[in-house]
Parts: sequence; structure tokens; C-alpha cells
Amino acid sequence: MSKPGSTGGRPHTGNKRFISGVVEGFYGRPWTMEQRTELFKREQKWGLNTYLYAPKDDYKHRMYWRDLYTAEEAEQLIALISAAKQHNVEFIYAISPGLDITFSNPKEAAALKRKLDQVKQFGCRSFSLLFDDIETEMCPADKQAFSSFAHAQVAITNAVYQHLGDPEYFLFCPTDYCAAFCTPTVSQSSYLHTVGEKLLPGIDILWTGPKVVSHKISVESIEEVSSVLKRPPVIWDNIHANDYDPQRLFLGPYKDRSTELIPKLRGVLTNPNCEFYPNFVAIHTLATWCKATPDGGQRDVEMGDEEQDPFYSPQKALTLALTDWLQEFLSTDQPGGRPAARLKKESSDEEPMQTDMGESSYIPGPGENPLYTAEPLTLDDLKLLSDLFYLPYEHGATARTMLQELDWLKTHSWDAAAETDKFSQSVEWRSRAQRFDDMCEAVVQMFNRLSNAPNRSILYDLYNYICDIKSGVGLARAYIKTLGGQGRPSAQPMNDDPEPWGFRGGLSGEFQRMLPCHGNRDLYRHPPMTAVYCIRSYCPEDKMEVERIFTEMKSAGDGRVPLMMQPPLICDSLSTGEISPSPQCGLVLEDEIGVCGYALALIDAKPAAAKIQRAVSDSVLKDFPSLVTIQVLPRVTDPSPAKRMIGQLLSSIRSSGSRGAFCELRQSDRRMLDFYTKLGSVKPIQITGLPEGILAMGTSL
Ligand code: GDL
Repeated sequence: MSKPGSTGGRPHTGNKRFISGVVEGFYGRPWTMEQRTELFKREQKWGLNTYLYAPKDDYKHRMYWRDLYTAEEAEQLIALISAAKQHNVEFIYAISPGLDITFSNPKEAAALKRKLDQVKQFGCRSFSLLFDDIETEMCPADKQAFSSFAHAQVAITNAVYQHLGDPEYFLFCPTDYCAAFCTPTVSQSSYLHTVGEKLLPGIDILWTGPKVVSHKISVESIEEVSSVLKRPPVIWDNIHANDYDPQRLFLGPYKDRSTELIPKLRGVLTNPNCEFYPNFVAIHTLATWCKATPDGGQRDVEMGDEEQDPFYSPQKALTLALTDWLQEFLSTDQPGGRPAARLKKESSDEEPMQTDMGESSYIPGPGENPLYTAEPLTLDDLKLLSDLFYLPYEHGATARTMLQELDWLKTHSWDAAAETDKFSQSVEWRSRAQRFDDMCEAVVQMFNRLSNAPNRSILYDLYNYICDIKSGVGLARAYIKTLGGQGRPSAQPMNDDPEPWGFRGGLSGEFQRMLPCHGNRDLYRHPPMTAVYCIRSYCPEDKMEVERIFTEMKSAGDGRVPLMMQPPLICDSLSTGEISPSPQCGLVLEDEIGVCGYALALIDAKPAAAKIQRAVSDSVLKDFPSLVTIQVLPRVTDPSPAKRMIGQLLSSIRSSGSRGAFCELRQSDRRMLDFYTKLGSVKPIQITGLPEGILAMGTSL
């Protein structure tokens, strides 16, 4: 590796080389020795120079930090350290003694030195002490010996640093390693001030930015912390870390850190996804970023856009990374692997990427099944994959479009039922539903091509995530099909007895959904609703407004039959105010214009039936003794207020002891018909003698 002071074409801080690379610092299964060696190769190829060994759940890194390595472990570490050297990568060995160290006990300092001496014997020259994620309260012995936690940490770190002979690279991770952890602020943090003043100047300090997972890191924030620490920090960047959420993976580009930061920092180490292979983008784009300096690189972005970094475009860096990654997907990693030979050729002029004409190749005879062939993965597939698993605070463009479309299709679901020739909304709804379906299909196709890719190691690291997104998208797709009236009952996500993949997320998902704030931190924020609705109890003064809505909707229902000629419904007398709803069984919906809907019920439907001389058989009334009616003006495009009202009504009816409720509908009233159908629990029922064009639906309570 380059000697101190040599820059390897990369930026300087003072006369020191800019530290760039990877920290294996996440919780969970550590990478294998083979993966780490592969990492060193990549780092060298892409111009990164450092690897910080800090796997949180490696026993001897943290939990049993005092224990020395066995001969077998030593052999592995020696090989690893030597592999790093071969690839010009600085291997920094980190230890995390903070869970239980007693700072004031000389035996503890001795144990730490003994352990690091052992690693030094393995050929390691660079070290790090980490005090992140630990209890901040000192034990009584330490309280007596040190005036603060910072003093305790600094004392042991300085002692170890000097014991090891002032290594060229020695990193310290403070307990307050981001602005959010500082009390009260970065500039007023006595902890950071002590660290800044007392830590020997040859020791560098790790910092994650404003938060543990920082969305953006600004130049000003780095200037502020540097002045307190009295040195520029090394960024421990958690932008691609995914150890805190098993459903997330980050395949977006390194982003929202201006390249103006580079001369103000001592270095950047990314702590990426727990899965090794999917880190191709995280590390490749960081390498592109590190090279993007006024002296080291060219301008990467057109002049004139103030918002953009002139030397680094995340989009371009992503495309570069994905283009290289595609090649890796397409090369087999299996000894004797065959798949590339059987990938369908994109054009007949092209040679297959790899031929496999081994003895075991089976050639189907006449009339036999042709061999299975898989479409090769494309760059567009990888772009889509990256968009679906982008960054912690941002979805990729396609993911955002899919969420927007789903949201629109949901809020305009009533348009789906509108008659095409009458309402242009329906045409729009259907074409947007088709577009959404196409986007879902692209996800499925991407999944298929990925799962046939020759490189199985990358696939296996991605597998759970791509299955998860495929299922999530599949549910949304089935839902939109159902709204559009094309859903097969078995495909309906909300049927009575769904398979376990119809209710996703396990217990943790259930906990989340039960919390009132569920979803309010979703990355896709709902566009502000234009209307605010209020549901309140019906009172006699609402009679006229309710009747007005009833008349308006009746005439909108079937313009061909004059109002007077339409046969009455049992519930009409409720809507016209001739019969009052039962207690707790009247609701009115208001928006900013005024009353825009109502829901009324009778616990006992008989008097209303009698009023229009409709004979409803006793057997029907036994199962469905109560009657409901609901109407909402077309300006209410959001179906949820109507669902709320019906839910509230049915719950009042149920608490009165009724076994069920029914309603009558005009067949021409497609909107209400659609509404009840989509509720799922309300089903058509047979009532003999209903006039033509009228049907009944009921629900048991
Ligand atoms: C942290 C931990 C790190 C973990 C990351 C993301 C630091 C300094 N420490 O706080 O080990 O991977 O969060 O969960 O970042």
C-alpha cells in the first residue's frame, strides 16, 4: 500500500492520505474471510484504500474482547491481513471494549494491550477503539477515578495508542458519534470538547454526521464538529447500513454528501448492508465520489445548475456501478455452473456468453420438452431493482411512481365503476390501472430474470428481498384488479381465508399497524387531501339536506326513467324523512361546502317495508331484521368516509342485538352497488317479489 504522505492521486488532508473504504461495522452475521478478500480486490480496483474490521457480533471484537485468538483464528486473521496488504488496502483492526470495561483498573488496560499486541503480531499496523452503542453511566470505581466518561475513554485510548507506538492510522469512535447524540448540541457538548482537547492529535475520530443514519451531511456541520474535535473527522457512513430493518436493503448511489466535503474530512468509510454481495453499488459509487474532486477528476455535471454537485452525479455514478454489476451477475460463480449457456440470446448474431457443452448436456429428442431457457438479466432490471431498494430516506423514481399511481387509483376507485360512455374518469382510471399493472409485471419479470442469473451468490443475498417486494407488489396489483372488477376471488388479498402471504409482516407488522402513528413516516407521503370530512350524528334539522341528496342521486342514477316512474325502495322513506332513523343510527357527512352524504338505519325494517307495501318474508327478516341506506355526493371521491359511516352504523345495529342488516339498491346505481360489493362483507340476498331493477344485499352481524 502507498506509504504515508503518498496520495495515490486521491485527496489530502494536510499531508495525510484521505482514508476511503469500508467499515464492516454492522450488527448480525459477519462477512466470511473469502468475502473480505473479495472486498480488498474490489477496493483496489476502484481506488479505495482502507478496511476497518469492526463486526459488532464477532465474539472477540466486542462481547469477549479480552479473549485472545486461538491458533486457528490467528491463521485466518494473518491470511486476511496479508490479503489486505497484497491489495494495497490498509487493514485497521477495531476492538469494542465498552460493554463492560472498567477504565480505572490497570488489569483491563493490560488486557486491551495484550489483545492488540496479539493482532499486531499477525501483521496488523493500524488499530481502532470503538465506544459506540454503550451505556454512558460509569461504574462507581470509574466515577472515583475520572471526572467524566470522556476522560476515562480518552485516557485508555491515549495509553493504548502510545503502547502500540503511535500507529499511522488509529481511529477512535466516541459514544456521542453524531450530532443527535450530543447534549445539548455539538458545539456545547462537554463530552466532545474533552475528546477534542485531550485525545492525542495523531488519533482520528469517527463521526456519522447529524444522525446515526444521516440523510445529508453538510459542509457547515463538518466545520462545526471539526472545530470542537480539533481535527477533521473520518465519516463512518451508515447511509447504506440495513442492520436495523430486515425488510430493507440499500442499492441506491452514495448521495447527499457534497464533494466539497472531501478536503474538509480525514476520510469516509461506509458501513454498508449486512449482505456482502449487494454492496456493489454502495462501494462502487462511494469510490466514484471519492475520485470526484476539482484536482482529481473532471466536472461530472453540466454548469449552471446551482443545486447540483459539479463533480459528482449520483445518477451517473449509479449507472456506472450497475453496468459493472451486471457483468458480475452474468458470470457464473458455481464450479461446473451451466446457466449462461442456456440464457436466451438477445440477438441471433451474438455468441452466448459462455458455452457449456459438457458431457452431461442433454439434448431433447423430437417430440420431447425443449430445455428451459431464461431471459438474461438487463441493465433496466438492475435499475428497477435499485429503484425499489434505494436509500433510507428516498425511494427510487420507479418506486415513487408506483406509489403515486396506487394512491391515485385508490382515491379514484369509484371512477372505475363509472360507465365508460358517461364518465371520462373511467377511461382515465382504466388506462392508469393498466399502466400500474405493467409496472407490477416489470417487477415480476425482473424477479424471474434475477432468479435465473448465473451468479448464485449475489442472487441468494438478494433473494428474500426480491421475494418480499414481489409479494408486496403482487398484493397491490390484485387489489387494483379487484377495484377494476377483474379480480379472481382467489387472487383477492382481502378474502375471508387468505394464505399467510396475504397478511404480511408477522408480529412486528401487527405491532406497527396497531400504533396510531403507523405509516406517518412512510417515505411516500400522501399528497395532501383537498377535502377534510366530518362525520357527525344526524339531527332532525338535516332532513331537508338529506332529502336533497337523495333526490339528486336518484335522478343521476338512471336518467332514462323519470323519477316518478321509478319503483320505490323500502329505504326511501328514511331518506325522505318520512320515517326517522333509530337512535344512534343516523350519520351525516360534511365537507367544507356542506352536507355531502348520509347513512341511516332502522333496527327494525318492518314499518318501512309496510309503508310501501313491500312484502318481505319472515325468513329474510329473521336473518336481516335491520335496514340501512347510504348516499354520498359524487364530489366525494375518497371512498373512506362512506366506509367509516357504514362501519359505524353496522356497529350500532349490532349492539342493539340485531342479527343482520340489508339494503335495497337500484341496479342503475352502479356507484352504490360497487361500494357495497367492495366492502366484501355485504352480499346479494334473495327477496322474492322485488320490482324489476331492484336488488337486495345483506350482511350478518
Ligand atoms: C450504529 C452502530 C453501527 C450500526 C449502525 C446502523 C455506529 C458508529 N454504530 O449506531 O454498528 O451498524 O448504527 O444500525 O454507527
